[in-house]
Order: sequence, then structure tokens, then C-alpha cells
Amino acid sequence: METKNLSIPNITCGHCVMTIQRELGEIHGVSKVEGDPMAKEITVEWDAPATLEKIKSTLKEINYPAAD
Ligand SMILES: [Cu+2]
Repeated sequence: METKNLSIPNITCGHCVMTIQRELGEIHGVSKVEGDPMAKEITVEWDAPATLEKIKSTLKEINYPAAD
């Protein structure tokens, strides 16, 4: 199990977090996505076959790119 906090500057409200949860949740291997709209951060937990690269590319596709 891998866990990562990601800073997502484009998050403006709880709906943004819900969108990210829905989209990342469709990646096979992603088990948990939590988000804090105030901090503009998400926490993702995953196992193979999901990868951090896949998670980051999906965030970019839905216009919520990670800052780091
Ligand atoms: Cu929003």
C-alpha cells in the first residue's frame, strides 16, 4: 500500500474534491481518496496496478494537476 499527499491548487470547494474522488476512484488499484478543500490537498492510497504516474496523469486530464 502506498500513500501520498498531493497539493492541488485548482481545488476551490467540496465539489472539486468529489470530482477528484470519483475520477481517481475509477483507477484500478486506488483504494482511498480523501481531500481537504481548505488546504487544497488530497491523500491517495493505492496498490498495483495503480501508479503515482497514472494518478498524476489522470489529475492533469481532469484539470486538477498536482503542484509537485
Ligand atoms: Cu469546486
